[in-house]
Amino acid sequence: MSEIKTTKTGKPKKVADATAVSICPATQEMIIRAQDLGVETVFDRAATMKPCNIGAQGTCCKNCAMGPCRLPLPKAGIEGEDTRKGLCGATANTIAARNFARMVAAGTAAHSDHGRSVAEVFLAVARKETEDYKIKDPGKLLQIAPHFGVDTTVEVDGEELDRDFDEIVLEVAEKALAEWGKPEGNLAYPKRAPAPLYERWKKLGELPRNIDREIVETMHRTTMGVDQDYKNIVKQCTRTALCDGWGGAMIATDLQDVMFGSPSPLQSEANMGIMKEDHVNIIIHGHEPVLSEMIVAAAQSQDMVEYALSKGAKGIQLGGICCTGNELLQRHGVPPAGTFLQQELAIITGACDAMVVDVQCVFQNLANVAKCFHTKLITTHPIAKMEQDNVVHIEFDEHHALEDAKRIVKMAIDNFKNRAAEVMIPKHKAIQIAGFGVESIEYHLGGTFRGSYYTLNDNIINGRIRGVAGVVGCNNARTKHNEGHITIIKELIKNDVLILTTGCSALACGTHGLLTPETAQVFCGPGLAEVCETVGIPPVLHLGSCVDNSRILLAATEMVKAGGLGNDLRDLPAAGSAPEWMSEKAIAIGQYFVASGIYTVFGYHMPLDGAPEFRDYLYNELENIYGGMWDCEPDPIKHAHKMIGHIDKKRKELGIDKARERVLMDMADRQALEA
Ligand code: BF8
Repeated sequence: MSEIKTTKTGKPKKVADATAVSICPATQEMIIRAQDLGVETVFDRAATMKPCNIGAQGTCCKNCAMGPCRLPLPKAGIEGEDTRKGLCGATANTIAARNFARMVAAGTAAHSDHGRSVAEVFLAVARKETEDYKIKDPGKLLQIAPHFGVDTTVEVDGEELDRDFDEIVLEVAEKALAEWGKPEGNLAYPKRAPAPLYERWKKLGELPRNIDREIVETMHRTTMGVDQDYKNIVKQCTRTALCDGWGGAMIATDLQDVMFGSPSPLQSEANMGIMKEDHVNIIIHGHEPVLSEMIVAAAQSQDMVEYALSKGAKGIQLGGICCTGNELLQRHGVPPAGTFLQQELAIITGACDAMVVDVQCVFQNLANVAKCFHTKLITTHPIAKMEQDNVVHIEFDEHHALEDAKRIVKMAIDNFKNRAAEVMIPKHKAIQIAGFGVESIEYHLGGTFRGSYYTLNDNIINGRIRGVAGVVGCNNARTKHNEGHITIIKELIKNDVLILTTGCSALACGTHGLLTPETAQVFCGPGLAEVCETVGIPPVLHLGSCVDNSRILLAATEMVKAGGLGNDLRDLPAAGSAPEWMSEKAIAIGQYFVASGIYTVFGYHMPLDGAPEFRDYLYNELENIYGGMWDCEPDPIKHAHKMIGHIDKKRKELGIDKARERVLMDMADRQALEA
């Protein structure tokens, strides 16, 4: 069973200090258990392996076989002209910009390929080729149809009548799928942005043509000997990233809502304590809800529940990891078992009877950990297989989706009796309210008859709410698990900033109890607390998975539409943050936030330090172009205050800074808050 090796000198290999690498007690317990059992996890590997210091600076070029050419920044910095060059003459700026652009392309590809899979299933539904998926939210379908140029009414004899619904579904499906490869025109969804923002992209020549084309062009332009102007490369980064946030990711969110239902707030729980010793535990991990929706249906079916009982279990407990966790949580209340960094640990409980994975953020080491326990590790996607022989591949096909899902659930039930190691499920779990969306925020803030973002705007204008922040993104084993997310968010809500959260940041908030209305009274400044109490919402709103960052863009667009806060996203007192980013997807998200006018701060260092001129372009000059720019601040309190500083700057520009001064906390308020 031993995975933790000794060093060449025979000394035990260094392992992680559990309390130093995570603020989550369940995580700490499972790291210690893994070490006791001799099972290595990401935390132990991070304790022994340092990142490559030149790659971390962004200036290693491996785009041709004359390299890799490595251009680290000298310790003393650059005096005078920067003469560093690769063999072809590529400068540090060009190399760092190309590497950055390739991350944007990869991140956009990941979100958009997910979107394409969803669009393909949707087309199968439209063509009535599958019985297993239905349209659960026809209203949303009618709402998005016009954005694809699909009419919802038809004129007959001068009279406007509702168009046949099936016809609309088919046309939306075909038009949506065409967004990946249409030969002419521009992507449809960027038109949903406020008009000045859309016009800016148009004027800059950055409107995307189609999703695949922009990703391909970025890969072309960053090969050896093509684009050698870092500013021109950044323009293409924007065009590509817009294919993510205002393209593939937004289409994924919309079509998932149409097929699986738009989320509305519901109560659930979070963290590994949701697993149950006497139940069959199935952990679903990855990103595409197309399969996991069917696993939920299979696990709730009478025949599967009876089968589990017949095998001595008291039932079937589902739990999510990563963004699949968020998808299942927001639509079904399935509790997440953890974030990205807890995926190995769910198996280490000894109670995980099956872990089902699809695509993205899945550790290859899961197979090594599963080997040490009875866990069946099941891959389901043709593009994401594992080489290890203990992994089962059950390929999932939307044409017989429920059948595939039942096969998987049955395999987990059959495995229940095989638990070998002592089961040790951490007791820790928290209550959470999750599943907010653009529509439900409107409803909660405005009610059925006067649903509008104006109530939110009004409270921003009168100063009770200082501004809005999107806090999103990953965990990173190079930073203390969840500490960045939680510290930054607590500091923001203490200063009356309302939070919209997605991805692993949202999972961290659930784990640490920030997704309940009661949080407002404990951690918020008086203005935000008052609004949350009046309306009955948490100060931190769970908006779903990483593709659902598109919900943040649309919520911000609704704020602009509601009036009083300028006429462009760049005018809003708003900021973005990814405290513990690690994925290329986060870079794509950051670039579309910035290009949409949002000041965006990352908490773990960006691979830019080897090219200070390019870094300064991203961190400063982009604001003159887009109104948003990148920044990086690892200290969580300073990170939060940079965001607050930007929000205050926008309040001043809007002329609403005086309102906030009037609701400033007095000493008694502050003492109460500190207490
Ligand atoms: O897409 S937040 S670690 S799980 S990449 Fe991955 Fe990052 Fe988590 Fe979801 Ni998003």
